[in-house]
Amino acid sequence: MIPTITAFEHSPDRGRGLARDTRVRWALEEAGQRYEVRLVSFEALKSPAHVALNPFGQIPTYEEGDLALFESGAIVLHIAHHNPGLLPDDADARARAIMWMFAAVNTVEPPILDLQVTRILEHDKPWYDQRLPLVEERVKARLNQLSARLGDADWLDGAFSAGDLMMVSVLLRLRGPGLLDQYSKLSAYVARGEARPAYRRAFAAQLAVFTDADQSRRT
Ligand code: GTB
Repeated sequence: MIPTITAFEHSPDRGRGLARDTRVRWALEEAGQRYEVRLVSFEALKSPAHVALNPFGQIPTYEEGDLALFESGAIVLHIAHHNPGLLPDDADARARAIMWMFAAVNTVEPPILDLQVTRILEHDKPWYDQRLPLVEERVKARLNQLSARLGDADWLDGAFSAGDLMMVSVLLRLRGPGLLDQYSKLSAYVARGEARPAYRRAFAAQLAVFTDADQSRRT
């Protein structure tokens, strides 16, 4: 059965791949699994029909027959469990790959999200100049730790896994001039993720939503 995922009809990042449907698309592409996409407007996200799928009124969601999932990490794990290529066969290595998935969303992503929220939503607050360096330091602490663990390896634990897929997706939120550039090992790690054909297909698919919408606005 071909699963259906949801994505923004008009992503605020204008197709830069930062919304969390990209990591789900990437996992599906790694798995060689065809999928369909239902584009959702911001208003429709809060509709009863969408809230029945995701109580928090967000994308991405994943539907496959009677199964409906939300949370990008849970969706990627489901895809990884049911397709070859994203989790190692060895039980211990598999557990460690899942550990890295949790580390990505639970330990590395929160300070990065906090930094983005600070920069975007709090820049006009009187305490912004004092808060920003504190938040940046928290991100740097995590990047230092992650960089030290990665060392000169290509991936976090042996072969590429869903753990790397989630970690690269999280680090991509720092893309652009700034913090990530200061970490050569992590920059190279992210670049390796982005160079994967499956990532490129996922990125192109989400960009096409933006460019198609942009073209239809012009015509
Ligand atoms: N923990 C959930 C998951 O991992 O699935 C979080 C899902 C989530 O945050 N979804 C966001 C959403 O639906 C889109 S991805 N927001 C609408 C709402 O809450 O009403 C977050 C996101 C959005 C936009 C950008 N951007 O433009 O750069 C980046 C990331």
